[in-house]
Amino acid sequence: MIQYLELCAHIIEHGTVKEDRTGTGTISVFGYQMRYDLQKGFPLMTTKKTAFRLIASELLWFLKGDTNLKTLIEDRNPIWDEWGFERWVKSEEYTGPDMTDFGRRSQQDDQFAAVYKVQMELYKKNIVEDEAFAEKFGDLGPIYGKQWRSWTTGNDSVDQIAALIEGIKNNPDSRRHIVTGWNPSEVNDMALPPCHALFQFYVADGKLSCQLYQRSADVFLGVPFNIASYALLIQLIAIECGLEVGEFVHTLGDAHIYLNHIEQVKEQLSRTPKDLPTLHIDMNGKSTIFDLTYEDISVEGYDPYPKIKAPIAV
Ligand code: THF
Repeated sequence: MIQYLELCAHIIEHGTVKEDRTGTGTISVFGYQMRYDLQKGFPLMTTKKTAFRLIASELLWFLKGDTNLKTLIEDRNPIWDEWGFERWVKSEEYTGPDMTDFGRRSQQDDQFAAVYKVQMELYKKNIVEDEAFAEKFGDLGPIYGKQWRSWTTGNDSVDQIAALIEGIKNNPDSRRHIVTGWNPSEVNDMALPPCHALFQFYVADGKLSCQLYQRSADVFLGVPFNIASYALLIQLIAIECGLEVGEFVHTLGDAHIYLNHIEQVKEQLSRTPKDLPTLHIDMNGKSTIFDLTYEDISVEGYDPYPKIKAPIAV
């Protein structure tokens, strides 16, 4: 994963400090590309422990067309919690303590952090236990799952993933194997507009490759997840199409390190990458990848350095 460490070093050396939507502040560059040869191992960060289980659970959630937090909470996957919670506390039905700017305040104020934690636990409990509540306040809007599996225009609905698989199978040389999550007419209804906005698949020599255009890249927390997620997606689509895996080409727009992640990044840069793990998918008699659960997917030979904690910007 030297490519990733090079990206971090590049941003620290050449980046510009600027403000961002979350008020945290970042150092960033615009436009950057990395390539990962999936024949050389599965690109899961070895310089910090990265929770692959969460990555697999999130990707399967997208692939099933699901946009409700309930599924992730049931998988014990917390990575989208803040975005559901934000919708809930901004709604008219929320009557608890003031949660304005909870992301930033919970990092700066221990007393507030404790109150926030209670409200977040209550929110998650309600999502799991109350179906009507989950339907209303667990939904994150027309994010990835909706756009990938049922992009709608008028009465027309397009399943981009089904079309992608059919296209790769029937016309591998096509230059139109594209899936886009960026739907301009629905962006404003999303809890978070897609960061991984558009991807294209490519077939050559029996190998399947994919290039992603990521408009916004949270380099310390998000990018390790994004790389492993797309490497897994390529493997899943390859299984469905009877192909080998090729390369993941990762193209970044605004590639930023949050200013409160700099020390963590420097810690990671001091570590020497280890051998990559391998990906193991157990179809368990299932006939399509759409029936898999995260328990069917694992990495073998993963021996990372310890986890490095960092606050997420909301
Ligand atoms: N918002 C921001 N600011 N950054 C992102 O990377 C991001 N995402 C998704 C949606 N909004 C985002 C969510 N993806 C973690 C990782 C990925 C996320 C969200 C959170 C995270 O906190 N990871 C920690 C802890 C994980 C754990 O519990 O073990 C880590 O150390 O990796 C980008 O698509």
